[in-house]
Amino acid sequence: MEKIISIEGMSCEHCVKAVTNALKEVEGVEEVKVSLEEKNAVVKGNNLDDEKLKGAVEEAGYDVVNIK
Ligand SMILES: [Cu+2]
Repeated sequence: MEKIISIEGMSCEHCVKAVTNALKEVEGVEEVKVSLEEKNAVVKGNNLDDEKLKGAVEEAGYDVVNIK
């Protein structure tokens, strides 16, 4: 399955790296692609839980606008 997470607050490649690393720690996540331009993260994996994905991004210091 794939989730697209809209994220507010990323301003540079360091932010991209922080969000990528945070999402990689989430249960079931196999692949993470964060885009600074699109302000989102495309996550692939199994049994992905929206709340866990949101929590990981917020814990890294960024805001989740929505998850599709
Ligand atoms: Cu940054």
